[in-house]
Amino acid sequence: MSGLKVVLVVPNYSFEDIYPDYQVSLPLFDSIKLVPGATHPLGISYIASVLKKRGHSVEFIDGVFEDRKSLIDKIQGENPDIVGIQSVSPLWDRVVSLSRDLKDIFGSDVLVGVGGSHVNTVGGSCIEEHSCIDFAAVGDGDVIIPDLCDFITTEHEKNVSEVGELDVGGIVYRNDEGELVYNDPVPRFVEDLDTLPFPDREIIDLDDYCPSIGFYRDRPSTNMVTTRGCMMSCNFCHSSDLPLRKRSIDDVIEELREIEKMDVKDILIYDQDFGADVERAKKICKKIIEEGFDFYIGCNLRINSFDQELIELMKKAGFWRVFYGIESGVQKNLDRVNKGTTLENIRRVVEKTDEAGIQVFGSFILGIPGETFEEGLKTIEFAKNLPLSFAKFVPYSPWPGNDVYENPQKYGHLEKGFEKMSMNRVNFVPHSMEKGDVETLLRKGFKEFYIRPTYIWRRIKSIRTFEDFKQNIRGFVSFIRS
Ligand code: B12
Ligand code: SF4
Repeated sequence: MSGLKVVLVVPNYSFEDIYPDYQVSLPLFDSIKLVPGATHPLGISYIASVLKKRGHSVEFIDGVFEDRKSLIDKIQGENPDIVGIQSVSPLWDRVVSLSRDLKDIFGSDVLVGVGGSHVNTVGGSCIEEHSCIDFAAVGDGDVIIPDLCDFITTEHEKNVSEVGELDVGGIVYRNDEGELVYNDPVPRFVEDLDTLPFPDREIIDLDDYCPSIGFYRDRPSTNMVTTRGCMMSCNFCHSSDLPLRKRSIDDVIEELREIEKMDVKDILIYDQDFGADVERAKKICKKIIEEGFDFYIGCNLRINSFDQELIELMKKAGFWRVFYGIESGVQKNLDRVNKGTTLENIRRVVEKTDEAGIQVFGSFILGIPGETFEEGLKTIEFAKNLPLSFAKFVPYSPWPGNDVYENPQKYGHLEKGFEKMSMNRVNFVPHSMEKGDVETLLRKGFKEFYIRPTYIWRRIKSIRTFEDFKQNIRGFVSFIRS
């Protein structure tokens, strides 16, 4: 028996909804994104790959290139059995309204489900008030959605409208009485990542995507993961306290061989911490060197995972940029977010990384509970005094379940609402600051960091590729507009 037809979608959105105007695009050249830019959705590529392997067919539509009408027309044109919508918190209202539109069109002929970061952060209860959403997949969609499709194919002969119980682990759905049913285990994760096929990069055109400034060196660029999860407990982070799972080195190298065949020039490794297991990371680098791959590679590394031998091997293996979540230039505030780092160690690690010839991207949070305006200024000074190639300053943004979100009155003023949780727009002001202070600090941070003769010279010296040159122009124009 042939399988189901699944359409996976990112809801329609534009960077204007998420980022400040001057960072977005040139009015007459909307396709030129100034600071932000999209990379292709890896989670969806994984789900597509497993579904195809199990005999189901898949289409993917990325809402970053669509408006609501064209998105719905395309979904309708695919005649799906299931529509799976990816959700991030700031776009949750959009996910709900898209589901409502789809239910109005398809009724019970199509199952509409959600998955992704928002569902994983908030839990399956997020669909409770939204009868237009048939199910939530909580955890790794690449194990849950294929099992759901197999279940419907074998138990219900593909008849989606007759499915009552969705008896599949990781699925939360509404029964006939309207109550939510949580199928064990919730959340459900893939334990052995090597059991997964490589993400399906055929559902996307790599040429359509161009990452944000500082996240790529050349194009075409793709992204991959060698691990999933993060056992750390930084208390501002949506991705904390998730079981760490590692792919075998052979599996990682095999995927790199496949990527090489696609003429990809640049890879972004989206592991939360490429050095989560330092010895394993070294082995991956040695293997990359041995294989002679010629990629520009960027990754995230935790400050505490720094290792001199690792950084030297990374340089040899083609790593050009490391992203460190530095967060603050004030020890008290580092402790407040449970970062487990010290200012001395941060300075040492950033300097050693720069000395090894790898560019450093530092990320800083402003508006941490208890932080004063003066402390925010100290963080900006700290950033300026480190040998960083890129820096970004983001507002502290608490999320559901976190004590600051649940009891904001203890910490400051919080504007609730998922659409406010974009990490680029301010929705929380600590008691220790005045209204408007966080915005002032964010602007100041970007301006003072990037508009400095020493910094501009650093950027000019680092230009190697035509894409480098274009990124610098993008960045420069965004400043003129700000
Ligand atoms: C790459 C990335 C992007 C890319 C691509 C996004 C995309 N469409 O996939 C770009 C640059 C476009 C992007 C943009 C944004 N992002 Co982003 N992004 C990431 C990042 C760094 C990696 C995601 C990834 O590839 N992981 C690896 C894959 C294998 O895991 P996964 O994506 O979680 O997918 C698994 C499950 O989540 C689930 N799943 C995923 N999609 C779907 C879809 C369905 C239908 C189902 C059933 C299941 C499912 O199954 C997958 C396989 O197991 C994460 C941080 C992180 N490390 O997770 C942030 C992250 C997802 N982004 C986030 C945010 C907020 C945004 C933006 C709003 C910008 C911003 N920072 O304000 C926009 C929104 C754009 C959008 N519509 O998604 C937040 C989401 C927080 C939350 N609670 O929702 C994260 C977690 C960062 C963070 N720590 O805050 N992002
Ligand atoms: S180390 Fe990074 S991914 Fe892990 S909890 Fe901290 S900020 Fe989040």
